[in-house]
Amino acid sequence: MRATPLRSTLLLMGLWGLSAAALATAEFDPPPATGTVKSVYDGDTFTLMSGDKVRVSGVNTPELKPVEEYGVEARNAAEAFLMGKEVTLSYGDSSRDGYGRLVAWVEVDGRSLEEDLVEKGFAHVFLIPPVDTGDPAALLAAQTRAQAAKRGIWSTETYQGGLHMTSFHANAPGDDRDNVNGEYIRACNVTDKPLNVAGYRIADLSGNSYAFPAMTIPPGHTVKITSGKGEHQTSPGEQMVLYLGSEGPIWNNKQDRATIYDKFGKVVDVRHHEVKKATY
Ligand SMILES: [Ca+2]
Ligand SMILES: [Ca+2]
Repeated sequence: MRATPLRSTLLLMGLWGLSAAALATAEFDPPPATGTVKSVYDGDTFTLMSGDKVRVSGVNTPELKPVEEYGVEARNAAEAFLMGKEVTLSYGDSSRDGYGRLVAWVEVDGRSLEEDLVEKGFAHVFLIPPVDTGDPAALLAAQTRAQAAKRGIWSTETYQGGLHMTSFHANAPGDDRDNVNGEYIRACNVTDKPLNVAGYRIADLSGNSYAFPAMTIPPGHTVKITSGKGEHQTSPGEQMVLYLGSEGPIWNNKQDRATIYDKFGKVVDVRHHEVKKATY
């Protein structure tokens, strides 16, 4: 790449202009308290004029790739709420996620984006401690109203159970046989009450089934359902993790299906995994 004048200036500043202390300060700048929205990617992700990407705290909206029911409606609702507006951002214990995105509660003119999306049935409450802190009571109340009215996602088959699978990581990093716990499914308690999963189980496409331990998931919280062996993390102050205890990988990297059953054998949720092109 040819060095443009601006690029050269930045390089010179980097080499000589900025002291180590100044660089360190820049790196640990407090996250912005406000910003103007440049573009909206999906219901819970957008970009500021500054270039910062923001993942909205406390909620999860249906995906666009591949598109899930109400994914487009959620994106459109977020766009109507946010585009070109100045947003106020507030943060929990951690202001950035593993992708470097800001993780923030979002308001426009004193109105909460999260509550707007949940009230309309375009998002469910989705709390991953310790990143998401604060009192989720208002959000849970909005969710209960949306569920009672069967608005948006609550009108679809996949959101009828109390535990909803939000992502399926069938292909563990590296060779799955050496990284059984790299395979996991994240599931969220989408009710407004604590959910004890004792007696629940999860089955793959071939019908192999694995029991859940007794574990109480607070409303709106998620649990990582990990394939291998380990000590269950049952404290709600951190990401809850349950281990299915398998010696080898469970989920087929190309195509599989996870079905969660409750203690009465009733289907709680089904999630498909499929890659068109093999990536393993
Ligand atoms: Ca796998
Ligand atoms: Ca792999």
